[in-house]
Amino acid sequence: MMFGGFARRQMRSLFLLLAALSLPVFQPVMAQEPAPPVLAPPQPAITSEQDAVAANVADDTISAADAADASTLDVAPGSAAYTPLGPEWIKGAPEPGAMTFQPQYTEQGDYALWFHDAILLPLTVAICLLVLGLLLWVVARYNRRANAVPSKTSHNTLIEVIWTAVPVLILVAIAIPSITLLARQYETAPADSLTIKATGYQWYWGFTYPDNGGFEVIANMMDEGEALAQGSPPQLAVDNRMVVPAGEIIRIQTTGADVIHSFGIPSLWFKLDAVPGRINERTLLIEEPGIYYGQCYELCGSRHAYMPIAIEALPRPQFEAWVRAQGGTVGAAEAEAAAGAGTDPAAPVLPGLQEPESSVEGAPGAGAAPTTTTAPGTPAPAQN
Ligand SMILES: [Cu+2]
Repeated sequence: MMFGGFARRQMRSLFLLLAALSLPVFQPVMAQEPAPPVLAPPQPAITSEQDAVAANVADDTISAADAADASTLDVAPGSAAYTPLGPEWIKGAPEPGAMTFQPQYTEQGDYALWFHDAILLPLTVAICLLVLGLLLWVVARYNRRANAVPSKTSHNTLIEVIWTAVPVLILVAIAIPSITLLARQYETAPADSLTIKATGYQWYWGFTYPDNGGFEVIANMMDEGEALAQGSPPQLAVDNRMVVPAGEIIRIQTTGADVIHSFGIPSLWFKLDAVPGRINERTLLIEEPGIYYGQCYELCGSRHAYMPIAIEALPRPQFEAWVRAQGGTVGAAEAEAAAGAGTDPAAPVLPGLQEPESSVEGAPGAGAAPTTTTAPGTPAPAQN
């Protein structure tokens, strides 16, 4: 009885101490949220038909039904009405001198950022301060001068119970949100969600759209001068962005064509290894239109640092206009027409065989040697 009451009082003071230590940490961290976007998209003046398409992107009030209508009314099949988003739409990008994570644009990213800011960081700081305080206390109170005759105590049940139970509670507090985040990241995509396959090549990315006719977009890093001229971040800007629809669940598959690469976008809380001979899969839901930059996150060879990723998220109608501009198809009817159906209605409609650029000998992107134009400051090795 006496021991129990004593233990409870001691535990309560320990928790009060922990809470007091973590309070000052909590406040500034929580005050940071929500993080502002890097650039607020402006409302552009509509001056031409192309601008009208771009301006439409800014309208985030567009409903799914409106978007579906617009896709059939405004954007004719084969239309080249797609206009790439300008630098004012850059949302997910690193900033010079910035600390902590980039602003997040997915639900999972928001959750993960909360987990870091509200749980992990305060716990870490509280534990560090507690250990530091205990060390200082021992140094001051139990040195030879202050405590000439040391105690011969070898066991203290109360303290042993505390230093076993408290770490267990801390681990449980971390494990619950951690496992929740892990499970959320690997939820299976709905059967009808759009699939996009990202293939890592030495040293560029290919994005295949199997649901849209199977075309592949090859993305190489943009030349530094060109990137600066158009207001894009050098070493992150690419010649062809990976265009995806915003506001809907998409299925991202990754694979490697040669060695292991890793497809990662910090502002979307997304990273997935691209392993040769294997398809990895994760869902992605980008909340709003914009440009989000990422990189290869697996050391994959000499030009590993020069294979950035730029994702351009667009509302459905603009995404479909882009697909058609690439020669792709949207929906089963178009795929059927493109496959030349009609000869045998019973024959299954199969998308065209995907032939990545790297499978064609001598193709420009097929493991081509680095060039000075794509690697600023890097000497070009000899052709092989
Ligand atoms: Cu790589």
